[in-house]
Amino acid sequence: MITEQHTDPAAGTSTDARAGGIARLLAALLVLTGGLVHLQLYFDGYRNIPNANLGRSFVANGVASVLVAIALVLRRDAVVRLAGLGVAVGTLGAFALSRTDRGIFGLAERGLQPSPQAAIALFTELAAVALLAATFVPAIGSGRRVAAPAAIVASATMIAVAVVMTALWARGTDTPAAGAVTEDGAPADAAGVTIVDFAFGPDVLTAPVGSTVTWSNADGFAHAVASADNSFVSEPLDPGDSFQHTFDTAGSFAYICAIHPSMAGTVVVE
Ligand SMILES: [Cu+2]
Repeated sequence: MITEQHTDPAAGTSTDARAGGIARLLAALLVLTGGLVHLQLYFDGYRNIPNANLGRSFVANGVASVLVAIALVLRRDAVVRLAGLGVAVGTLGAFALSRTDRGIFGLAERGLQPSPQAAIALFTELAAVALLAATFVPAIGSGRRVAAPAAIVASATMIAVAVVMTALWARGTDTPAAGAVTEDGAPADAAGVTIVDFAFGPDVLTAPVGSTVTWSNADGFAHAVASADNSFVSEPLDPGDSFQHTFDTAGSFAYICAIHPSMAGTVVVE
């Protein structure tokens, strides 16, 4: 399948083949890392983001990245390198969109949040694009074909790493988060909203006029409280941070998370 011992004129000189092969192997590792970051974020909490398309897109990125990384190790075909470029460029495009005000799939992150995952993904995808683009430069070339035993070991290793890490992440997030959460819609004793698993709890909080409501971020990711009418807007709340607002007038106040706009809640002031 991939072992061809005879001379291939398209492979160029052995030096060219080596440079192209190293570029392809590094690109494979970078794409794999970027995909693992997306899988980790998914299992570590992004699967709870109310817009299900966000979670699906992270899983799709992880799976596509693992497959493309394996293909890059095994094959030097232009179509495989273009697929690698496609995954990396697509990831960078989604990254850029997620940093706009509108966001993507209910996610509007800021800068290099979450840290360090955003920085890792940004670096790996940018470097992968550069390396894969370089393999199209004739002087560098597409690299040598990989011998079957090395290819089998490399792909088995990548699959094993992805499966083991996914299993660890999936197991590690089963513990329920701390924080008393009131039944939805029931009056809370203390005027408090706990943010956990990408949700405001309770999502509808009833409080008397004049009460101060505290939002506590008990999640592993930053969130921000932003009311629909702009009457209260928090700074981004890192894990452990809280935000307070005093409600002096009766009414129903809808709010969202400014970072994950599909997270929504309401304070009913009576
Ligand atoms: Cu949020």
